[in-house]
Amino acid sequence: MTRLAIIGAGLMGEDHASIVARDLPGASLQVVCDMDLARAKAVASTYGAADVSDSPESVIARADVDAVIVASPDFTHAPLSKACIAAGKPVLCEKPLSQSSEDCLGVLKAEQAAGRQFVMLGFMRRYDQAYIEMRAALANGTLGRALMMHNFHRNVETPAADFTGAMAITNSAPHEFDIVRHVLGSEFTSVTAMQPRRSDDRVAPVVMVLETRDGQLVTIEVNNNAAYGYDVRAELVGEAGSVAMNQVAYTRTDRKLASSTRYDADWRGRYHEAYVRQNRDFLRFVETGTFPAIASSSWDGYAAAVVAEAGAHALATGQRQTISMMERPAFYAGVKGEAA
Ligand code: ISE
Repeated sequence: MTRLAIIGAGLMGEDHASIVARDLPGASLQVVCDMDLARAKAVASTYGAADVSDSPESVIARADVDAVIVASPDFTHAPLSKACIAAGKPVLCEKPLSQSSEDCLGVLKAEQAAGRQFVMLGFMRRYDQAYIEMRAALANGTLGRALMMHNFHRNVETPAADFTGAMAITNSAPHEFDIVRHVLGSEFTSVTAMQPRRSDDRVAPVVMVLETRDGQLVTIEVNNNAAYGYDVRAELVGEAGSVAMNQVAYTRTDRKLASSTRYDADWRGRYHEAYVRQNRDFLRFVETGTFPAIASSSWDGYAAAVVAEAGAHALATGQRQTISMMERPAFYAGVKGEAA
């Protein structure tokens, strides 16, 4: 049995605890850690964890913890990932690895010095069936050469009162930055970002246009105040055809001359299956030491941070920004295969 610790008992920490307890045969929930012990105890009690703690460092060091899931606030992700590397513990780190590309480089340096990968990053959309089929359609020639990818990422409302347009780029859009890189197999070279004007003081959508090294164009709309539902869409356009994501809903209701399907309230419902697949791949990584074929690594965390920094600068300046990133170290070349 692989004994897991979860650091962070908030929204995502509780969701991971639920997955470990209900959907992860072969894993046990050993410790739930949070600075707020009461919150840690509530999650531990609900999902049957053996212990609780308010000290991330001591949890990582525990002999009865084989691997760690980091779901604490963003600014703790890089330091805690480095602590796991130092302790020789594999870690599934929620996105982002860091909003600072410099901090991400610190994790890459520590991991390369340790001589093996320890960090799997929580860009779970790589495990979503729609994106898996899109990537397969490109790989098997159905679409011809990729030309464009259009992306919409809509939340019901901003997750925090202090959320800004820049955070739409640094907090929400990294999902698109990562999944588009993964589907196209290319890197971004430039970004332009703009916002429409709302009639109220809510954060307006951000619309970005990005170019890739292979001459493709990518559009990303992030609207954190869409109001109607959690709605993520994508369409991959090739020279011979396109693949678009259907709205994901298990049922349709027909009533009183109308037909309707429901939206999820947030990402946890829409991507539950992807989180389960991702976490099962993490468990296999812990058990075998083989990094999963489609998972995001520290390198992917660095790449997302570089694009996010350029995007936030593009929004602030109103100018198209060139995206410069270091070449991928051979250490992270890996063998990219199919889904789990
Ligand atoms: C949130 O942090 C997530 O990671 C969700 O997957 C994303 O849809 C949401 O926009 C982010 O705020």
